[in-house]
Amino acid sequence: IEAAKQWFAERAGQREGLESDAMFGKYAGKNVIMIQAEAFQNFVIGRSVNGVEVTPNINKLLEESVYFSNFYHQTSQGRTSDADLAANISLQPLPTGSVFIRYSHHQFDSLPATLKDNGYSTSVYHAYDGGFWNRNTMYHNMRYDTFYNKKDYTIDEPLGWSLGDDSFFRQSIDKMTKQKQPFYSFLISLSSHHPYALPESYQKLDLGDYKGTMFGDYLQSIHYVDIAFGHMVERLKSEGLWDESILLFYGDHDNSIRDWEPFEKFMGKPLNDLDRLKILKQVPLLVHLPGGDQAGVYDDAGGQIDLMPTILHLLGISTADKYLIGTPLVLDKPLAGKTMVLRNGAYTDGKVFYIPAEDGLPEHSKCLDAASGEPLDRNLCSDGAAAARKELVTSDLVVENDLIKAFRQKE
Ligand code: GP9
Repeated sequence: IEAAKQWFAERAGQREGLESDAMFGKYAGKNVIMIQAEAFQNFVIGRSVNGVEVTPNINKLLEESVYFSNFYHQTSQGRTSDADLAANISLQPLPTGSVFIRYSHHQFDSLPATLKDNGYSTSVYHAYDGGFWNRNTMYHNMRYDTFYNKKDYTIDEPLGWSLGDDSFFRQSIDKMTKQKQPFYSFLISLSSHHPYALPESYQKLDLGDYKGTMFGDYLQSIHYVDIAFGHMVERLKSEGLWDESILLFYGDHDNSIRDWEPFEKFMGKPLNDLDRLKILKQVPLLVHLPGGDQAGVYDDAGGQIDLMPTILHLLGISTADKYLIGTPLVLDKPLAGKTMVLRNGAYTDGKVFYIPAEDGLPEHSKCLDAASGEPLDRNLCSDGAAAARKELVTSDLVVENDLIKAFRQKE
């Protein structure tokens, strides 16, 4: 317990050290609107099919946003709920099952609770059954003021599992505009859920050879979400919320398509192991700051675990007393030695990419150049691999044994 506490204290110390960074508190008091987009992977960003951009609205918004192009989802079996955990609680998911289901009764330091303690009203929006992934219970524990779920929406655009994202965003903003400011609004989209098939009238891309394939259906559904997102941005502007809010958009996890042939065709090149891993694990992170501040493409490595610390850093709310793994990403000067750890023990610091062996044998693990994918001397990754394991083991200890509660009792 003491070792775990010490490990988290070191992370907290790193974040506290960054409080002198120029971005700390630069957007104090602004609203925060965060969108977690279903199965939204990074490889579609900036790409076209038959001359038409797959994500035209996001591409356009990226010109005035902070875009993290080397950003990863860190999910495991808990899929969407793991992404939510990483983003809003800044802990690693478990190797098996979902923390939302298995440990919803444990104590966590969450983004909504922290913001609530700092005068924010907090809401989470998701147009599906409130009990899915045990959200009703978990969101109560995370101290959201309101969880708007399927029963709070008019299903006026039935699509896929539930309500189409276009209507979902529109109805969510209807609710948001009535919210006391400053607010935190967390929206979980759904239309781009596996298996991605949209009605004919929704299919706007000319897919060519991809037509009739799941990969093609995936591109269509991402294109639809992009259009819905574009409408949402327009609406936020017309409601006067745009310049009063920090907007974040990121993908929750991969699309579960494992046939690499269409990916290779789409990317226009054969894909090596690292290319495939990046396609599978990278999701876009877009942060729009009021006035389009700091706009640009950033290739610093980061993951969903860094979202909560990033938001609190921008708002100037200290996380020195919180048990979080992540560190802020939107910084005046990036944090030296920053790593991103995946649930299987892989890690990257932007220079190397370590991939553990599936059979667990160290001699089958790979230490690769993060840019080229070329193999490097394994020793170059050994310290980082041990640190990654430590992060995962420590996170598991805390989650499974309710250690945050124990730490607090001893304070
Ligand atoms: C349903 C949605 C889907 O509420 O979160 O979750 P997923 O199947 O992607 O984990």
